[in-house]
Amino acid sequence: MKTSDTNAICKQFIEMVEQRSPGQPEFIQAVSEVAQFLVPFVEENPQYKKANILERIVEADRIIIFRVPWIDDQGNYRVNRGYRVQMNNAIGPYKGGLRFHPSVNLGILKFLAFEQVFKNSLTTLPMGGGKGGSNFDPQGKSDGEVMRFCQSFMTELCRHIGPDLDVPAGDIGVGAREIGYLFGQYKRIRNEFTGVLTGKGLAYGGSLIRPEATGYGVIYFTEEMLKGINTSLKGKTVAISGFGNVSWGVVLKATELGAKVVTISGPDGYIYDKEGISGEKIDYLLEMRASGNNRAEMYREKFPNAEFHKGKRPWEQKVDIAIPSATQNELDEEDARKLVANGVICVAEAANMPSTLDAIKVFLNAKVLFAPGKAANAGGVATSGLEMSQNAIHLNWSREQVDNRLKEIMIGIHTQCSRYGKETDEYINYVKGANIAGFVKVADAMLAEGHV
Ligand code: 2IT
Repeated sequence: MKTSDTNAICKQFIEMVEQRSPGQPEFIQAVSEVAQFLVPFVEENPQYKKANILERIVEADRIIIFRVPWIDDQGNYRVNRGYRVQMNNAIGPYKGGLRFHPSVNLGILKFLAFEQVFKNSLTTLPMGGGKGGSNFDPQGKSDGEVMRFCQSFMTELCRHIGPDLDVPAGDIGVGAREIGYLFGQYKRIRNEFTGVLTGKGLAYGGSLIRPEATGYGVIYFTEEMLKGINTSLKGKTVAISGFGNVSWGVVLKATELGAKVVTISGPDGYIYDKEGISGEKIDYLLEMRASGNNRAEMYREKFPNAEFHKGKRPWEQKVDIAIPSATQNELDEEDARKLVANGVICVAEAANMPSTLDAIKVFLNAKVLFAPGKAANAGGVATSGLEMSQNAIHLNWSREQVDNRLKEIMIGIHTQCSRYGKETDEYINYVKGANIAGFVKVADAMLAEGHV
């Protein structure tokens, strides 16, 4: 089929999705990224076309929206909105994080749940895709307020989840503390101790390596990409954004493998540390996060040799590798152009959809190694899958066992992406590879399970 024909089909498809999901630009963006590769693929594979898999896969199985009432420390009656998007369970129970952030709305959670379907499929573990959360902002809230909010949230959510049904975890704004409170309330109401959440503390069913897993996985994947062009992380300079859990894991492993990480960022601007972020500076990221102040500038206050660039993004620095690790759409076309002009060789998305569609185009056209989040950051949910396995057999694996499996999974994802993404000039289009490889397993399961 001619490219112009598939372009027209793709356009029509996106228009249909837009009509059904008005006011959800992030969801449309995520669908568009996938559709540009899947529409031609489905045209070439009529079994998927006949079963209308594309139209079915963009429609969530179920969306739960609920009121979350809680009382703040001053005794005020407060209300937030809670969500769980159960996107697709063709290959396993719904699996995906919970995000607590004021920007949370249905469109954002649908984009995240949609991405999760493909990502979870790539891990090779039996996990469907889901995502949830609330517009609740944990910033500036006391421990007691966070606990009461989590309890109220779970009082409703507990009817809709279960270890073989839907297994949430953390995401932005939901870390070990929140997972603990959510788990406690689930256990109390349902009167059962099961692996219904992942990212749990080690004392009550959590897995070793889960806190580091997303960042470690990104670096294992990056190392594989670099191996393909006969180089490695050793001696490379790296720019990352954010300073949360994912960024922390990225810095730890990148530094261990001999790279020099020179930036982190927050909503207030970014830090450039020419000496590199290593040793006690990495530990300080944990303190910054625990302080509840969402300010990158704290780093400069502690380490005065570093520069703070107020209101700017780290992508203006000259680096070999860029790893956006904060949030969606934090790297736009102009940022991508700057990185390319400065000679970047590799960009790996540690956050979900941090690059805009136009930014991705710039990277692919420049033949930069570019790993989309659904491939590069899948180590987090993969290790959640390993936590589920350990819970199911009532055993705990060692650090080394979990880390080795994580590494194998990331190498496996790289192999799958290469299989479907290699172009005639040997350049690997990881976006194409990840989307097709992730799709095939889910689509085959949907074919086998009938029109349900
Ligand atoms: O975006 C993600 O993959 C996550 N937030 C982790 C989800 C999980 O279930 O561990």
